[in-house]
Amino acid sequence: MTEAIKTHYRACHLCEAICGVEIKTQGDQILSIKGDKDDPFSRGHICPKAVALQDLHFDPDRLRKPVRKTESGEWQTIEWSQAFEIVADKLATTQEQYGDDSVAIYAGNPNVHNYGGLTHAGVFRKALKSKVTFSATSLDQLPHQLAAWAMYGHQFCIPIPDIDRTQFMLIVGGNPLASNGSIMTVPDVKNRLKAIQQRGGQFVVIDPRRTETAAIADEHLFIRPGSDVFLLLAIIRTLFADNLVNLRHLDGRVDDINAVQQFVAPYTPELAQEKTGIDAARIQRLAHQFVNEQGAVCYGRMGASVQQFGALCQWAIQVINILSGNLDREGGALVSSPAFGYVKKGETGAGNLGRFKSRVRGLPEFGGELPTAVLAEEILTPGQGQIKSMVTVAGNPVLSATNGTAIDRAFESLDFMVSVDFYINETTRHADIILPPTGPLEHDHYDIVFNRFAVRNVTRMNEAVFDKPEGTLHDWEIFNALGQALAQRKGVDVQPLPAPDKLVDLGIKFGHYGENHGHPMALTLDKIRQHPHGLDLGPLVPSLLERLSTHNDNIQLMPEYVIADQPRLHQAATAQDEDGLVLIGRRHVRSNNSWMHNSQRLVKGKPRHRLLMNLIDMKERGLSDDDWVTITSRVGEVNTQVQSSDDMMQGVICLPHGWGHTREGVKLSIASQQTGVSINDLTDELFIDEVSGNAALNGVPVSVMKVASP
Ligand SMILES: Nc1nc2c(c(=O)[nH]1)N[C@H]1C(S)=C(S)[C@@H](COP(=O)(O)OP(=O)(O)OC[C@H]3O[C@@H](n4cnc5c(=O)[nH]c(N)nc54)[C@H](O)[C@@H]3O)O[C@H]1N2
Ligand SMILES: Nc1nc2c(c(=O)[nH]1)N[C@H]1C(S)=C(S)[C@@H](COP(=O)(O)OP(=O)(O)OC[C@H]3O[C@@H](n4cnc5c(=O)[nH]c(N)nc54)[C@H](O)[C@@H]3O)O[C@H]1N2
Ligand code: SF4
Ligand SMILES: [Mo]
Repeated sequence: MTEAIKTHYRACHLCEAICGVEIKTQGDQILSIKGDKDDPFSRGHICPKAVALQDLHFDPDRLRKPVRKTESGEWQTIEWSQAFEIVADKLATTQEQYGDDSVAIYAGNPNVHNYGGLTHAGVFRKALKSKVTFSATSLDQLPHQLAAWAMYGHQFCIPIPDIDRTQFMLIVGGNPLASNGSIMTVPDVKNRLKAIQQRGGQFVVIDPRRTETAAIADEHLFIRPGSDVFLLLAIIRTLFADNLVNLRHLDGRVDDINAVQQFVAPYTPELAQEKTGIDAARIQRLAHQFVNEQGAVCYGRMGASVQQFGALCQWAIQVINILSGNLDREGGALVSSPAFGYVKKGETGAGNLGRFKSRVRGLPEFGGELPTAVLAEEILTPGQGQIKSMVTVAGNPVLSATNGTAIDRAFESLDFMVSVDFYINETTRHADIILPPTGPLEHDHYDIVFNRFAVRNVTRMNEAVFDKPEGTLHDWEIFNALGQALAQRKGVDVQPLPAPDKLVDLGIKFGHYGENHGHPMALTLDKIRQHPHGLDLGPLVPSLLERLSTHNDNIQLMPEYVIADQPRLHQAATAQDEDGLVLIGRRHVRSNNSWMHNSQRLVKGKPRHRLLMNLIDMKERGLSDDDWVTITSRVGEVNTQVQSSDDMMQGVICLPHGWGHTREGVKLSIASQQTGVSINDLTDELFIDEVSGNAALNGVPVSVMKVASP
């Protein structure tokens, strides 16, 4: 008897766009994966990665059972109970010997794409009781959270571009056509950007590379990497100088406007021209473009975040939106009203900066996490408080973090390492034990993160497509069990938590639209379940003023960390800029950070990991297409092939991140045949945004030399 064909609707969880997909299955086979045309938010849009969900599901390299590394370095399958017992014992032994903080956690990006990891990691963390934790946040959006915390009172009170209604959008260092949007959940972004143009508006892209997004923009302006702060300050200065400041309904609710006016005074459009390469008159005109009756918005992403002045850039972007009257209004930037995780006044988990500092370099924590830029030195530097054992969860810092080579070496030196991950990759190959969770289609998922950052208020529950195979565990079950095992070993009391959907249901019932909140919708998770294509809760609405959680409930325009960064800024303003090459990153729609190169369908075709370089820079070095080059930075060197590109600004070269799978011990049969090198063997743990500790992954000084082909 043939089994019935089933149709499943859910969101693709691979990136922040959360596109609706329609998956047809028959028994344990996948017949098709398509965009869900009835999803009101994504309208049928998907990218090639969604189709590759099946490759993840069927990947023979994906672990289903815990494995332990034997003395001879082979991997041996073991039972869950045995795995938990060993891990609990090893971690407890380390802590008994060296203290609670001698065990550190690194949590990677997919944690925010899989709700069970987020809801339940706390059970394990409570049993572990180490304050030394790291995550991909400090390789990414930390400056956004810092600005939201300092200016509005909560790290997740992040205003989102109202892309569907705006008439002018300035995109600084973001490439949504490749990334599908970030800190702006925006499926079908290409059509949404084109719609701005169709309704008579414009969008402008500031980027050292003429990206896919820049190519369809009304205007693209090249910028020297790392110089954005001068552009943004000059825009603010022009808003004051040309009397363009108009607070609208924020009037009376914004503190320290004069202090900001003084702060920006030295940062003229002429200085910005010198630093950025963008014409001063054009910069002044940009300021005027923010004055728009129908709304305008400045949006900055990775390019403006993972660079030396990331914190100042993300602050300045908020200031531009505020002073031009575009914060908290339709067509500008608005805080979302999600069904789960609505940030209201006095919300817990607001954030904090510098409550403690890293042991070796004294960099500040933010929100309880230390910057990942200090991870290697905290392992490699002996002394009281040295990290001796490591827990990695859904992360691949060997490829993803600054100076991955140092992290690679550091992991090798640990007493013990456990990884919660389903691949044996560049990072987890160092583990003693790997605890693999179920695959993406084997567990349910409610997006507790990206609904919060969406350009519309939306909600949906994603049911599992397949039952989980016998003998496998979800991430949340692993954390419950590991937390219990560790607590038992340490003789402390830590209770497991019910399944994540139960927790989310509670959050929704007590949330903004919830039945316990008295909202007319009386939303519950079960009601959301009745909308398999997703439930639209309407456009973003002005609501920031009642949600501010600062000390006096006013917007704080001049946070302390900005003032503290003034000397460094002044130094950069007066310094003579070097004219060597600088390195930036790039994303491609067929790639997802470091972990989806094991899908043949995604890696096939022309190599996408080569070095891109402007023809003039190539000629100066006697280089032609396909030549092999050595790229050298302060911390390392890599050899790769070069490809000319007139999309690159002169003096700027570009490599994607997440490659470098040829290392020994990596068990990714397709990925390890790809020759791309890791850009993070070149990025420098000392090249950071000092005030936030965020990594400066872009703008890294490098040199390039021709070498013979290997
Ligand atoms: N030079 C440079 N470096 C960068 C960037 C850049 O632009 N340039 N980008 C940075 C950014 S923005 C980020 S977010 C980081 C990402 O950095 P990381 O989060 O450290 O790395 P990923 O490549 O996302 O690795 C994800 C890991 O999670 C595993 N995994 C996937 N799904 C699950 C799951 O459901 N459960 C569990 N337990 N594991 C899972 C995968 O097998 C993989 O090992 O990289 C950063 N690094
Ligand atoms: N296909 C795909 N999608 C992804 C990911 C992926 O790996 N692949 N990763 C996901 C993750 S974790 C994230 S955080 C998001 C990131 O989302 P985005 O930020 O939109 O993605 P990036 O491609 O990193 O865009 C950064 C842009 O900044 C530019 N840039 C570099 N340096 C500078 C600078 O100094 N100034 C300016 N103005 N621009 C600069 C780069 O050329 C690049 O075009 O993407 C997510 N989506
Ligand atoms: S853009 Fe692609 S990877 Fe991102 S959610 Fe949509 S289908 Fe998935
Ligand atoms: Mo990210």
